[in-house]
Amino acid sequence: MSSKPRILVTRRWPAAVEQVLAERFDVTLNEGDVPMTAEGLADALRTYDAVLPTVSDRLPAELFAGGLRAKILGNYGVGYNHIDVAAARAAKIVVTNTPGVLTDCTADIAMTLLLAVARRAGEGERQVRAGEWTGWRPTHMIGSKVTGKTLGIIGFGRIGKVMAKRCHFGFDMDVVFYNRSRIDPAEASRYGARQLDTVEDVLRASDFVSLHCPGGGENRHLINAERLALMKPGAYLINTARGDVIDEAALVAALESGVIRGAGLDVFEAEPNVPERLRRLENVVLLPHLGSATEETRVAMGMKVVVNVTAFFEGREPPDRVA
Ligand code: 8YV
Repeated sequence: MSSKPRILVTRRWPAAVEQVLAERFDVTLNEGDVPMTAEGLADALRTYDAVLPTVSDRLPAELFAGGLRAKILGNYGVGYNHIDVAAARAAKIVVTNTPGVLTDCTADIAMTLLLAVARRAGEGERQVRAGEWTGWRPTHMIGSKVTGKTLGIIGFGRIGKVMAKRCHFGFDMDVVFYNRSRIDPAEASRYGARQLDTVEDVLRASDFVSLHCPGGGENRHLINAERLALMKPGAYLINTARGDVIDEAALVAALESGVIRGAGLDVFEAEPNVPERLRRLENVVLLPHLGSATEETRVAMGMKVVVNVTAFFEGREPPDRVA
């Protein structure tokens, strides 16, 4: 019998990280990469010392009731609103995440969406692929200029800050933001940004609004019908945070009726289900949650989980403990 901690990895991870895990722990990998069921996860918490979940695993309070063997959840990702952290804490289970290593790539995807929706890149690509492009003309597929416009950021954490930096220093944009706590104006100006008092102030001022706050809790439906109505009619909404930050039904209605001009979305309320009404719209760019999907970042995320779980089982404080 192995004396190494028993660890379950819920999805396929980059091979380099799976190899390190296999060297250090008694590890069970998900070779088929099939998403786990609620019963499978409940069973895992009863039979493994550590479970390493991703955003595709739901871990609600009822899973943490009684008789558990698991002592740590090493989440593969910075966002952890798929885990009921209060219930995990009550069950004396440590939770860790992977901050820092996905900042650049997530901001890059926000930038991709912003540029793609403003310049109608998705629509244009679909037209060319369908063989429907009839040739250049002055009035063809006219979009909205990005350079020099105003960007509004909701949530000025790591990712919000580098998004501000890209837009201000790369695209000469005026950048305003809303953040729950006060940011030192000198710090904000390093990213070419300035803080406004309310979400509403940011929505009214911006040509592009990009969401970078955590999902769940009080941020659920932060962007609802009333707030969408405050945005400029020509404005665009970008979401690389979590699907539930936007009331998706209200967004579809706003896009259909021209309350706002377009949206770029990497995350959705009920992933991987994307409402058909949203998929039918031409003025949206839709990505399958690709924010951190680069080789460098996905390996770095895995290595962060390794560091956290190793620290925990060696009796040290995991560096990225959130509960
Ligand atoms: C991850 C993310 O790929 O880290 C996050 O919060 O949203 C993504 O970039 C995903 O969460 C992995 O669990």
